[in-house]
Amino acid sequence: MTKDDKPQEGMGLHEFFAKDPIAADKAFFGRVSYPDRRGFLRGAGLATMAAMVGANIPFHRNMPAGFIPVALASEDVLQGKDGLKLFNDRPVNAETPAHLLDDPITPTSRHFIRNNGLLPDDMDPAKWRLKVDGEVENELELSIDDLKNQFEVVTMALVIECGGNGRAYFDPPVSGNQWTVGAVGCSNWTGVRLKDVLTKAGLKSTAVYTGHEGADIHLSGDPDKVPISRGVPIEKAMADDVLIAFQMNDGPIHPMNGAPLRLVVPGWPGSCSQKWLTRIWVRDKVHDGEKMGGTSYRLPNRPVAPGEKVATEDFVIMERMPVKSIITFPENNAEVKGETEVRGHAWSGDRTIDALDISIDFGATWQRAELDQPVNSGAWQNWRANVKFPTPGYYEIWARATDSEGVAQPFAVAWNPRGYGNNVMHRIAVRVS
Ligand SMILES: Nc1nc2c(c(=O)[nH]1)N[C@H]1C(S)=C(S)[C@@H](COP(=O)(O)O)O[C@H]1N2
Ligand SMILES: [Mo]
Repeated sequence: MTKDDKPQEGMGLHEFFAKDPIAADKAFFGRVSYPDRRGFLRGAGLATMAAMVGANIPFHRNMPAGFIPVALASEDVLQGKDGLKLFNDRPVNAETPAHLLDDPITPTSRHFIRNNGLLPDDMDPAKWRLKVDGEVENELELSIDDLKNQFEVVTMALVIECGGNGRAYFDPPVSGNQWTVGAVGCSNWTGVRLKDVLTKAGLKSTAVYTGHEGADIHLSGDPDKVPISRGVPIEKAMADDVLIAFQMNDGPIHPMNGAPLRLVVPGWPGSCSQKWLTRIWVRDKVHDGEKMGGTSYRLPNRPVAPGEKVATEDFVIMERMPVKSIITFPENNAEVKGETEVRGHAWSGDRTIDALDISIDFGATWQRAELDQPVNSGAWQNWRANVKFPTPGYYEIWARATDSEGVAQPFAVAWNPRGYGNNVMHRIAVRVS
């Protein structure tokens, strides 16, 4: 290791990997060889890693390149994030506790992270290129500057919610990240409309679906495999609130949230919002990329019994996300005196929210909250209510949103094999003194 390619005093492993992942990999693991992306910790790299974890690493030879020991990951992997709950560090998955989602617009530090693979090695915006091809008259290859110069730049508050948000509440339990309520955020995204880019490319009459590709790396390190590649019907791709974004909350996109370029498809499963975006492939059929088929982001086309085995051909692609709300104040298990403001957000994919109701008596009676209009299409709606409790004691606060089609959140939701789309009412406990 030379002076430049080793972490400086006090520099976290992640900072080093984020600053220069190739140098970091080389420093720790020696030459990184594709396709197996395996290296060996040795010499100075091994000594540094051992110093960082505070002990020798007897099985260091088994550690794959780019591997971050969990001892360091739990503190360091969420750099630039504040208070997120880490489920996994390879790939990184972390949700935001409800009370940290209290801001009307989600700060970058509190936007959840859902990765299927590993971060790209190089996220340099100056070198980034987006290809648009397939069923178009003119193939495009655009730099981020081209996007800024050739199209109208817009900023919109947009909801990204993982299709599996709420999975932890299914019974019987389903495998996958056990998201509770915090795999959702509504940040300000700046970019250009996908619609404008597709219009410039000129859609052929054969265009029916998009296919999204990103630069992230499959967990195996195999460059022939992709972590995820999903798409949307052309009609959805042409909506005014679907953006190709290069800024998040007026700053750079966080590396974990898809820097330097990502799609944001509000109101649809988060998986449609490809991060580290490199290609929009316009398809003449429903896109068949990684995680479009089988049971991924698909729901049974009929009611199923909890725990039932469902044949693959009985699944359909999950499109808009259902009506939902979250209570962000007070925090669950708070102590309150007599009365309190209760507040949060509500959203429903491709729709707006008409009403938000609060109950403190297990759903017997409801009180209507004050509800803001969305700041733009694709944004969540903020709400608040002043709630008085009749006597001291234990209460639950329930929130129930009703959308513009008159559909309200249920108390219990039908089970499905992969645990998608759980929009049961959010409940929090308060103790009134
Ligand atoms: N390239 C790429 N894009 C991706 C993913 C991914 O793993 N790789 N995860 C998707 C999923 S499943 C979700 S829910 C959202 C999460 O966005 P966030 O991590 O910015 O919150 O990104 C989507 N875009
Ligand atoms: Mo997701």
